Amino acid sequence: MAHFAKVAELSARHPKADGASFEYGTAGFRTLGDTLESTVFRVGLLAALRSQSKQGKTIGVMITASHNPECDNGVKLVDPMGEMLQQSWEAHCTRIANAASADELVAALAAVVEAEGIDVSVQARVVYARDTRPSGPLLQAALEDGLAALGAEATSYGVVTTPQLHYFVRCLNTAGTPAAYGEPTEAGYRAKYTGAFLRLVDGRPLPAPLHIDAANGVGGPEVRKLAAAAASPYLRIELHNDDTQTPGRLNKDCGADYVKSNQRAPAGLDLEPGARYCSFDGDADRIVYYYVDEHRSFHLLDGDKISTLVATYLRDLVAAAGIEDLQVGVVQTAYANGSSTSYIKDTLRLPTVFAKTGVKHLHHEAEKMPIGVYFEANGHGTVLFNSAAVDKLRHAAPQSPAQEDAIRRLWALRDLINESVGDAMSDMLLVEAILICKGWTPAQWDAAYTDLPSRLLKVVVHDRTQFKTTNAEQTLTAPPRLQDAIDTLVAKFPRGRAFVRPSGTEDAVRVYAEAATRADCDQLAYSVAGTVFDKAGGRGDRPAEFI
Ligand code: 16G
Ligand code: MG
Repeated sequence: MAHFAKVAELSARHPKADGASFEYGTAGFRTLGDTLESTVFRVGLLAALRSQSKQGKTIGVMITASHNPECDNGVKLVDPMGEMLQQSWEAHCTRIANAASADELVAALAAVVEAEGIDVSVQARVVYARDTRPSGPLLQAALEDGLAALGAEATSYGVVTTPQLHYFVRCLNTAGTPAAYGEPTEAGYRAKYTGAFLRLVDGRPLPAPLHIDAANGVGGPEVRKLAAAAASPYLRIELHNDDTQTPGRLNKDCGADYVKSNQRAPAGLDLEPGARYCSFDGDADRIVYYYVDEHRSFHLLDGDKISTLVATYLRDLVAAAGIEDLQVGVVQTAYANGSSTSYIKDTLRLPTVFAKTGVKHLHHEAEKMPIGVYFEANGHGTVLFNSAAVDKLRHAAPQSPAQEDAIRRLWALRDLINESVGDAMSDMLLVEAILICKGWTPAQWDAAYTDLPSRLLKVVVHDRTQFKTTNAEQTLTAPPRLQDAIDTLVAKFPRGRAFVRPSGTEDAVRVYAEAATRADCDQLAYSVAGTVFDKAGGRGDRPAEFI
């Protein structure tokens, strides 16, 4: 095809290593940064085709490996409304990344054009950005070659957070429509979110400063600019782990993933009772909060705690606004602490559903709800208002000043939320606004329910693809009889729950367990992990027994 005339020539500059194989998984392509050049070049080609398949709508490409070690990198595509790439295209991505030669690559591209009925005369439009990783500039150059090979109109946003890029894509594609989302610039992003934040907190007592661990990633400089744009005593921040220059520091012993996985403070922060802390991950699409009590015990306020805080606030505002039939719902994954699920169902009395791990799955479930709050326990999430909900807000007829105020706040909340994707900075402003409005300390927020002790383990097996799950990943259907063995173990522990799923990002199987006490929980986790190891081809060391 003439359209692909330049592909072979430019592809030769970014050859694929023999035998290397790539898969577009939960978070796009992700692996060692110095093995990704051919893949990122090809993602440029894919982004151009994806844009053409959407009649020239702007597609985003983000080069990041999030919370992974600094030597890793990754790349993912962003669809026109700022959401994750439509799942049916993931197979195209994988096939194109794995084409062994230039000829195979061109044939694979032609096959996508054919399968999707793409009109290649459409002008492709792509915007892209990267995080602070050292391998980023070289990968960006490869991407630019891929975009040039198909004549895409390409715009770089430089180094920004992943959610900022999602926001820009949505703004660009909705400009001039009733769904216009905002200015597609960094300044526009900051103005939108800080403006909504200040509208919500205006007149309330001032909070203490917020301590932020920026994982030594792109969130550091960006949140500094956000606070400068707000220029308000309502957003006083103390920034920690904001070194994006020294090699090796990104995500090293810090960031949201470290804090959530280890249930402890990041390096570089000495926690003081009474203060409020949060951690971003390396590309600032996750956030967790934490604090220490007067005995200096550490308390984590994870995605479940954020989700319940936000859902409660929204539910109460909808009631205060006097709007009928505007249901707030919550989407969680199997990793949600059992206490949070009981709290949502029994105390808040809100509908809740489980989705599979990965933002795209939660996002799609939340879209089915009028107001859908979705968070993974790891701090990844946001809130979606569907069009019926927005209509209800628009047509609400307040009967009192209190109702009018509640409606005004609901609008401000909607503006404060990055609906395209979970966003550490927007989520941070959301939590801050709610805490300020309620006059709450982190301990008061935490008091809603007490987490069950939980434990996450990893088992390396010969073949993780033999693990198949159902029921939002809570039940194994293969290998045969393994689930029965797990059920027998779980039944021995009060409030016990455990599940096993293959990781979407690592060559391993994950085991999650929770139970009424720390000792029970650990015993359950290690016995399930041991059973998986024994019955399903464990490799290396058997998970150590709990001592
Ligand atoms: C990716 C997902 C994250 C999920 C994690 C699970 C996105 C943008 N990111 O990082 O949501 O929690 O994978 O990893 O969807 P795992 O499959 O290795 O447990
Ligand atoms: Mg991330």
